[in-house]
Amino acid sequence: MASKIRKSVLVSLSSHQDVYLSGQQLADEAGCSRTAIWKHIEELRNEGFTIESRRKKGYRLVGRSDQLTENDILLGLETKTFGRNVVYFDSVDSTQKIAHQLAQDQAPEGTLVIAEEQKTGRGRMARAWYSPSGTGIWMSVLLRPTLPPQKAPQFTLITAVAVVQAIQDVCDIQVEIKWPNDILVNNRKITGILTELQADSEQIHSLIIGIGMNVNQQTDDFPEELLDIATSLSIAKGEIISRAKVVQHVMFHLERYYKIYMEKGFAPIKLLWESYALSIGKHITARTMNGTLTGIALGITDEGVLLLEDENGTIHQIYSADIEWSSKNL
Ligand code: BT5
Repeated sequence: MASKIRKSVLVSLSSHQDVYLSGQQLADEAGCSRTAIWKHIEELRNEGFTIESRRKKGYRLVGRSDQLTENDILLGLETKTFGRNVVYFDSVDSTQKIAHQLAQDQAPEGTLVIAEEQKTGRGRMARAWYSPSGTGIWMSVLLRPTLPPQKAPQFTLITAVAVVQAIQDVCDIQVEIKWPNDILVNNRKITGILTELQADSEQIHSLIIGIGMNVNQQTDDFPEELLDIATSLSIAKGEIISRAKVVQHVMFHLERYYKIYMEKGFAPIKLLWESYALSIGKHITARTMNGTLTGIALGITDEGVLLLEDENGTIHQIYSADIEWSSKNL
C-alpha cells in the first residue's frame, strides 16, 4: 500500500513538473491523508528524487539522481508488462540466481530483477561478470514463452537486437553484435547477455535473460584484465548516461520484439539481427566445447544457429562458441 501511494505521488509530481501541487491535491489523487503525503515525499527524497517544497504552494519535482530503484524505473516506462514488477537490490550475488528463484515462486512474466552491484555476477560457462556498484546495469528479465527448449538460444539474439536499439535511442552511437551474445562498440564489449532456462524436454517453463551493460564506467574503473576488451556507453558517448532511461528503452524494445517473435516467428528478428551483426562474411575462429573451427561466418539459420564454412567448403552449424576474428580479415 505504502509503495502504491508513493508511486501515485511520483506520477502526479512528474506529470506536473512546471507547477507546484499542494499536499491536499496529492492526497486526493493518492487517496490518503496530507500527513501521509509528507512522509512519502521524505521517502522519495531518500530514494534520490529532488522535490522542492514551498509554503502555501506545495511540492514540485525538480530532478532525480541516477538510481535504479523501482520508482526510477517505473517513472517513464512505456511497457505493458516488461519491467512493471521490479525487484531491486543494493547488492546481490547474481540477479540470475534471484530471478531463477522468483520463477519458481510464480513471479509474473516481465518481472525485472535489478541490482546496483553483483558480488558474483556470472557470464556463460561459469565465467565471472564484473559488476561494480553505481556504474552499470545488472539485470535479469523473467519470461514464460510456451515454446520447446530448443528455441531458447534465439532469445539471446532477440535481446541483442532490443539492446542495440535501446542504445541507439538513448546514446545515438554505433554498436554491433558479435554472435551470439556480445554487444560491441569500437570492438570492445559494452554488453553481455546470458540466457538461462527452466524447462522439461518438451517445454520451456521459464526463461531468465541476464543483461549486463557497462554504462558510466570510465577507463580507469575497469580492472586490468578488462582494460583492452571492455568499454562503456559513457566512454563511447563522452557524457554521463541515465541508467534508468537505458533500462526503460531495453524493456520497451524487448517487449516489442518478444511480441513480434511470438506472433510472426524468428524471420523478422533475423533480418534485423543480421543488419547489426559484425561477424557475417568475416573469417573467424570459433572455439566450441568440441574443439576449434575456422572459416567464413556465412550467417545464421532460421533457428539462430551460426553457419561456418571451413576451407574445404563444409558448412558447420555452431550452437555455442566464443568467436574471434582471424588475422585474414586485416
Ligand atoms: C556474458 O558472458 O557476456 C554474459 C554476461 C551476463 C551478465 C549479466 S549481469 C545480470 C545477470 N546476472 C548475472 O550474474 N549475469 C547476468 P560471456 O560471453 O561468457 O563473457 C564473459 C567474459 O566477459 C568474461 O570472461 C570477461 O572476459 C568479460 N567480462 C567480464 N565482465 C565484463 C564487463 N563488465 N564488461 C565487459 N566484459 C566483461
